[in-house]
Amino acid sequence: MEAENGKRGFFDRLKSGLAKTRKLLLTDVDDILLGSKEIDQALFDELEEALIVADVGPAFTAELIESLKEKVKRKELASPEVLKKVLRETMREILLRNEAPLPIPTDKTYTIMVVGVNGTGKTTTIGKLARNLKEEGRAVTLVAADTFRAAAIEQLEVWAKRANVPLIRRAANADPAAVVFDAIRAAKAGPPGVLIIDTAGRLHTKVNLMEELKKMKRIMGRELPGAPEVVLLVL
Ligand SMILES: Nc1nc2c(ncn2[C@@H]2O[C@H](COP(=O)(O)OP(=O)(O)OP(=O)(O)O)[C@@H](O)[C@H]2O)c(=O)[nH]1
Ligand SMILES: [Mg+2]
Repeated sequence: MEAENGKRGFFDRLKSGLAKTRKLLLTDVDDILLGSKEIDQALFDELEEALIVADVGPAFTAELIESLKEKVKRKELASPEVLKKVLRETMREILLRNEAPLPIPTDKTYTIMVVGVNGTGKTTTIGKLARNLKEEGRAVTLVAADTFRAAAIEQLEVWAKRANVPLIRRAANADPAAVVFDAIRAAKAGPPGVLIIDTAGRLHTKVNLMEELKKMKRIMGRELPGAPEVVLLVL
């Protein structure tokens, strides 16, 4: 939303940042690995530099390099070609190890608003999240605040059925803020639960759509102080 005050937009920076990471990871790491005959300190130095330049992050990079060196020591890695596969696996291992659950309190209603540009997997993520939370015994309600895209409500309804959770909806093209209002009102009337709000995909450059998001957020906060607790940006 920083685009509004004339700065380079958050989405723009994020998108170009991720594109850069992907491109650098794909090309530079490949070049380094394919260009090396053996695994030595020079190769690790080059790899470390490439990972940092690709914005992988210094702490994560250090952990990766350390872990790879361990594996070389244990002779699990014989040639630079297998290093790529192991690099990928090690990244995954470290990410899984650091995975932390969302601390969702049980004593109050918790709202998660899911936003992002078109087609990034918002609704799918909501479906999975709903199922996981439901399996953990949480009272989940899905909120169909994408009233804009054709069949978006029906798509969320399918996920709600799969997860066996209720869905709050209005007619297609209804004001999404009104759907959110209904959801908060229903949540306040019942026991604490988790509200997950699906929103229509939008580009940050569409001022009216960004205003619509702000309105939804404003209404949530007004009706339920602190809401939304989380705004999940799906990329
Ligand atoms: N490979 C892959 N495909 C995915 C993933 N998540 C969603 N998709 C697919 O991407 C497409 C769009 O997913 P949606 O969940 O509808 O995305 P959305 O952000 O809600 O889209 P809009 O509501 O139109 O903005 C669908 O075909 C999904 O099946 C994922 O994690 N991996
Ligand atoms: Mg969607």
